Amino acid sequence: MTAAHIGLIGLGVMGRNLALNLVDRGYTVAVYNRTRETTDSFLEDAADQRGGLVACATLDELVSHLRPPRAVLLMVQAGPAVDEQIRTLAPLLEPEDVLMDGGNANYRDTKRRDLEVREQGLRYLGVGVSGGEEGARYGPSIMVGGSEEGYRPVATMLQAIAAKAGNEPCCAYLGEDGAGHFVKTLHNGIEYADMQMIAEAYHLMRHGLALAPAAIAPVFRRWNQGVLASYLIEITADILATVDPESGAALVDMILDRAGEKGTGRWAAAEALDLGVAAPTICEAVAARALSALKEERVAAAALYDGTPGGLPPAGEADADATIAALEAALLAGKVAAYAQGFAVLSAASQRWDWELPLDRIAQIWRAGCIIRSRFLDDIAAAYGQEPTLPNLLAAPHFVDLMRRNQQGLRQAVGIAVQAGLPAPALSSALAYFDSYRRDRLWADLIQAQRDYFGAHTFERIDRPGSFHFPWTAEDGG
Ligand code: NBP
Repeated sequence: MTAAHIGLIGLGVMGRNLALNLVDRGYTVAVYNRTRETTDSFLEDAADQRGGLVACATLDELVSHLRPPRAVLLMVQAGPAVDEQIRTLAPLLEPEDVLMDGGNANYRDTKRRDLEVREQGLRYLGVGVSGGEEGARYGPSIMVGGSEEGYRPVATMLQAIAAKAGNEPCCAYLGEDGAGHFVKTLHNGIEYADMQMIAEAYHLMRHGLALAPAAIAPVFRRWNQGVLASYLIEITADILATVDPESGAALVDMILDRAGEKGTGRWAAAEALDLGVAAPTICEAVAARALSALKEERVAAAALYDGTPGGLPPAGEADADATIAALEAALLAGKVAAYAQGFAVLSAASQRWDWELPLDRIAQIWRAGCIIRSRFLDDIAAAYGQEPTLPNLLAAPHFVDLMRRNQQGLRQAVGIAVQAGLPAPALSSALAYFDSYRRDRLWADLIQAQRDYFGAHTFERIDRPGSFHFPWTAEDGG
């Protein structure tokens, strides 16, 4: 019987590509899929990699090809399918075998499953995998949480298939139970914010400056040579340069302006709210997709508000260049604010769950393989490397300098958007976050007074410690 290094269950988009990636790295993979025809067609397509694959018709057969401690990776749809697979598979495994869930699980489910699986003597890993189909095939970013003993026997294999930033594998053990899936969720939340801010900058150029997509593509190409260099800026330039073969128009102009979502951005926003951590740009990016989905309502409302600004007056070339320069600075400053929020959420979750998340390592393993990969992450890794207990990225000397130099561009871009009546919710919220974070006195004095007025919630004073209630009304004795 052929011995396999790992068992992989679920040959959908991600599973099949991860299996081929493993075979490319010299591993033999026992594969199983609920629908047998999918396994057959996968083997037919696998061609060169076929020798490294062992097709299994049942889970018993899959387990029989593995040697203790067995390693099994689930790549099935997130949710009940994972519980179902665990229920069937766990009795077939032995103590110290390692069961991994590589799907986009909610970390709360992973915490629960970790406990259940551990009670059966097995070791559980919640593995966040980022990079989509291409990443799975040639090197994703891999965020591992769960049993540290369970990680040891599979570490070399996961590092081998991970993307490499330089020579360093973008794969790390991040903490107990749900840590890996939580970090993946926040990765996606940051991704939402990053994409939304890029889309807003594009929208201002397209509908404010009335530039054609083909004229905006070179702007993104140029930005991709500088500090904004990233996968998302790079693909945006490609998208804007693409012509629709059917109509001959820019393809982006032919695409319906209604964005979908699968839930991980929403989870990130909900976790931030649950932890009481401000992550407004992530929340705005989620809300922006929800608003975009209201296409019919928006079309009707456009008629209701006919005459409200919806663009800029025609700009001279110099003005257009100045706006584009402001937008570059705005994207950079906005990005700092959005990542500051995402890392603040990670830091708070780490404390709540005692994960001791290595924030510098997280930035490092996002440098390649995943959707938000960029040079910028080197600076975040350096900031947390130098000061692991940094209260916020906005307090790191490198980012203080960066924000000092770019905040004016963010103000200009948001100001232009407001005047033009063009929505820029993520950029606006990034600016509001920055301004709130850097103000030594906020409006919360009045909020405290209001709470005390209507609910006797008391307030603190600036001149002495303690809690105070003021009799604001006659009924209250005032
Ligand atoms: P696909 O939709 O391509 O494949 C889903 C797989 O789950 C198929 O193998 C399917 O088997 C299996 N499955 C389902 Br559905 N219900 C099952 C059940 N009750 N029992 C056993 N198997 C079941 O998904 P995918 O895109 O490969 O995603 C897999 C996981 O990876 C998901 O959690 C996803 O969120 C995550 N992820 C996806 C991406 C991406 O870019 N696609 C990126 C990162 C993470 P069948 O053939 O019998 O229906």
